[in-house]
Amino acid sequence: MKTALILVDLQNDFLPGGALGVPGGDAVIPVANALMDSFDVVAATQDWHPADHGSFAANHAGAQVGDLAELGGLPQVLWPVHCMQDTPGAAFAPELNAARIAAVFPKGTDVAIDSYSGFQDNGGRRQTGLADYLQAQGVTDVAVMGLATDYCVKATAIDAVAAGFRVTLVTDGCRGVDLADGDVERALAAMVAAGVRLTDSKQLLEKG
Ligand code: VGL
Ligand code: ZN
Repeated sequence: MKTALILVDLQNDFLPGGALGVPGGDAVIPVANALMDSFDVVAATQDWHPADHGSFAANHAGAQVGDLAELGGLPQVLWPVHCMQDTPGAAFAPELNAARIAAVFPKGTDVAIDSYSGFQDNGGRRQTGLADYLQAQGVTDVAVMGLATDYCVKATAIDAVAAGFRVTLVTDGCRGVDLADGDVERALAAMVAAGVRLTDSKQLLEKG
């Protein structure tokens, strides 16, 4: 067994006060730091959008944040401008021990499609390389945590199962947007239905 910790989008724009701030998002940074030493490999995803990205409400005439639109032939929630490439909002949280991250996988770089999963875009058209990277190192078991539970964490955990890994979600290492009440609960149920095991950092640290 070889283990990896996948840190999903631990970026300034997803912390409270950020462009797409997730309530309580800052509380997961110490969880990430505490867990790093318990894993063979630490990998991270990074939402990394160009300024003209199609997921931004500002790039759709007359649209509001939260509207449902279409992008790349798929339903698309429109977001505030966030995680623009090379901006402070796209940088990892300053408290995150980023020196322990062995590889970073940018996503959402194609203006014409969004990418919630750290493995592939929302249409399953292009892979980020995360699956190949983990498999090349012989990783069998992954733990997923980060922001946001109901979007990028959910998609990443479900795709990790599909890629053949044993997948655990670190529940106290995640926070959700909860755009519609109950989205986080539904996301957890969808992950469990896909074969994701739920645990928390305390249990993981006790196991060593
Ligand atoms: C995310 C919305 C838009 C996420 C990224 O990291 O969950 N959510 N872009
Ligand atoms: Zn995004």
